[in-house]
Amino acid sequence: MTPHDIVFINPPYERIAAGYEFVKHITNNSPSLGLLHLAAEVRQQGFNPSIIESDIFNLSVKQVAAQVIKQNPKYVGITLFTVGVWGAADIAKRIKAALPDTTIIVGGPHISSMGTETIERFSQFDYAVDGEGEKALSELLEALENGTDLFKVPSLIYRDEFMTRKTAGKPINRVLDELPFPAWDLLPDFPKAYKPAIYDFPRGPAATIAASRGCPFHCKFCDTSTFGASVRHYSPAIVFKMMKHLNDKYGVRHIAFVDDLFLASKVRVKELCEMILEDGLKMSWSCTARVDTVKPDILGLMKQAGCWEISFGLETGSNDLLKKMDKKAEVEKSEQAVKWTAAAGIRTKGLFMLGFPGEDEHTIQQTKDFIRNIPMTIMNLTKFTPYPGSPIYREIYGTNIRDDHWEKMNGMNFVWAPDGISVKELDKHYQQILKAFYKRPKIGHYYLKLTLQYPNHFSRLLRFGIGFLNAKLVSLLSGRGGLLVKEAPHLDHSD
Ligand code: B12
Ligand code: SF4
Repeated sequence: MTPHDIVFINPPYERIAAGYEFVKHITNNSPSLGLLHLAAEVRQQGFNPSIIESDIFNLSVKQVAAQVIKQNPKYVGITLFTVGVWGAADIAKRIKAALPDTTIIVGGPHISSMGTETIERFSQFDYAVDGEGEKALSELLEALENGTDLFKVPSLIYRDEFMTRKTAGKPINRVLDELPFPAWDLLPDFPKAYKPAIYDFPRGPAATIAASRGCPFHCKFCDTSTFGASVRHYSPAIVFKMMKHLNDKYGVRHIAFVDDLFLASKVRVKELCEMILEDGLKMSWSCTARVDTVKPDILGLMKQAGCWEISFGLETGSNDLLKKMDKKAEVEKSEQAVKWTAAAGIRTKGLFMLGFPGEDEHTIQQTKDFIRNIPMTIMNLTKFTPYPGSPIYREIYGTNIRDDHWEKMNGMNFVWAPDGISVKELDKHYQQILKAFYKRPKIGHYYLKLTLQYPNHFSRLLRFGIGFLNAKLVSLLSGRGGLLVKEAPHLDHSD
């Protein structure tokens, strides 16, 4: 029997606010690691997987659908972030119209938080897998191939002739070491086409690894519905083997660890660092961390082992707001952690959020002051977005399912504003905070030095600059007075 094709799709979505498309040249263009894990799993099972990365290659809904229709696969697997739901629904509708026998399966963070509602809403999706997909997808494919009972497949959402059903169980991968390595070989143009954000790495090529899954915290803005609260790790030896594999086979020189809590186990991180140092592996890497997980000793070791940057979820300069977020953190501890990180010679990327419930002029001022006072060289500011699956979503919307904002849920739009402050005011502060940070001479000098030290970033910077000037010019010529924000094209919500 020839192996059946399964095409995995990361659908197109609005990642960047309309008018700011040029920003894409310098933002994070990482592959969908989830699809790489799934492809590796089903390949072991005898299927023939391929992957379409729409956003990386600027493919439209029509182009993706046409590519799939031409291939005529038996199965399609689509990963769904909330922001990508409408694009995915459109692709699936086109595929179904041309290939009614192709089975369309969806999964990913949006399904882990809103799977039943999504299957009820979009009849073009046949099956949805809630949570981690490796085991459930392979069991689903086996059941479909053999015509056995779907009821035994864990965490599956589907329609039968009577109703939408959800099967029991949540197939958590307890031992990550048992999973096959992500199928990097299936990624078109890997590693060249996939880059973290500019300056987030010294030299490419780069790749991502999730060395652990799960997070025990419950920050109110964060959607942890896919991996849940129990933290599971790859053993340091396997993480090291993955790094070596990427380095030997693809020439990868930088790893971005995308774990929720890379430093959940300091013992493991220490072991990994020691392996890297013992081997002499010359790779740089970055990770995310909570401020309460770093101390000078581990930071020193991480630096020696190639750590280039740590992204800290600092969020705000207001302790009141941190409490409201359930962040279990304090501004003073954040400041200490950033100072220790700088002292160890590691860059701090501060991840901030504007517009969380309770935000007001006073908390915004506190954030501005905080940002000015810490030794941080790079920052991200997210426009607060109540993602389905985050605790705050139900607090804000109750049990009403708000699908009208889904295509805007990319952290670049205020889809909601706290009492007493308008979206317009928030947008004004948003610009002010970023400008105040990046326009400081010492930051300018720092980036000049960095660009001279790592000139490989220059071409991205140049494309960004040209795009910016072009957008300004277009705005001036079209009577928008240089304002870059454009009204996003209206999406048709009929399925
Ligand atoms: C790395 C990362 C990115 C990277 C890469 C994105 C990508 N396409 O994978 C970049 C920087 C590009 C990115 C961008 C965005 N991200 Co992001 N990102 C992450 C992060 C930190 C890790 C993702 C990861 O690799 N996980 C490891 C892999 C193995 O897991 P996975 O992708 O979830 O896949 C598993 C399951 O979901 C499931 N599955 C997934 N797809 C499918 C498909 C099928 C058919 C099946 C059966 C199963 C299945 O099986 C997989 C294997 O177990 C997560 C946080 C997290 N803990 O996951 C946030 C997270 C996924 N991002 C989030 C968001 C909001 C975004 C953005 C919208 C805006 C932003 N804040 O940057 C964009 C949209 C991206 C897009 N549509 O591609 C939210 C999603 C919330 C939501 N409900 O939508 C998360 C959960 C962060 C959070 N805690 O709130 N992101
Ligand atoms: S923000 Fe970080 S610490 Fe908080 S729940 Fe999300 S992953 Fe965990």
